[in-house]
Amino acid sequence: MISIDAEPFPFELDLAATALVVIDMQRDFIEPGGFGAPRGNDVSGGAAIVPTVRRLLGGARTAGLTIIHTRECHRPDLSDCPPTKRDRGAPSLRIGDVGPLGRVLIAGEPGAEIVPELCPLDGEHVIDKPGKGAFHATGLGDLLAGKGITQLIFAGVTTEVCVQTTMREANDRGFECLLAEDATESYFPAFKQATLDMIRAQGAIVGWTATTPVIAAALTGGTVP
Ligand code: TIU
Repeated sequence: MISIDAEPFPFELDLAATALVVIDMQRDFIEPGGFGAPRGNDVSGGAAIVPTVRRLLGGARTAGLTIIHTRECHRPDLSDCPPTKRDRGAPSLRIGDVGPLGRVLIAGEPGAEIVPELCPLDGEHVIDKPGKGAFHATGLGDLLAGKGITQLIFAGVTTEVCVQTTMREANDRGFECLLAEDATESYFPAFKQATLDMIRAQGAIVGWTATTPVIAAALTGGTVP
């Protein structure tokens, strides 16, 4: 076991039973013209964490962790997209509409792809998910069970939406969850801070938080990738 300096108390990491889950680092969420920007969001924060997520990925790859990338996206016929999700808020670009990055949040379109700097490598897993949580309507639970994974390290966007939803799903399924607090971002700084606070409150009611340098050093035996 490796003890990671985390909040609210150290996270005891079992490398063989741990996966890194990188949530939705897709062009649609972190580049102008995708899903995020037409909803009035400043998407620059997502782009700013790309080097940090890459550093965490590097540590996880060096340690030989199971690595999972998720993408929030829908089938081209929208059969897995509830109309309530598509229509809510009347954005200028709805899911499925054609924008500068192709059809918004549709599998196979440029905007649904993970940013090139974080491109999945051979042997890493990519989970396409129609919801905010990565366990809902996907094979993630079976994949993790098949590998004997019991601990999850999280990064990605956005902190209070898809990251937090997935952490809560995982926590309810018995996983121990550690969020890399500088490798996640929200469109709303106050929501990110509130999410970090609520995750680790009440004695890690949802999970732990720690910084990427600390996690990466623990994964690589002190060598910072
Ligand atoms: N990936 C993810 O968080 N999906 C969202 O819709 N996030 C927002 O903050 N809107």
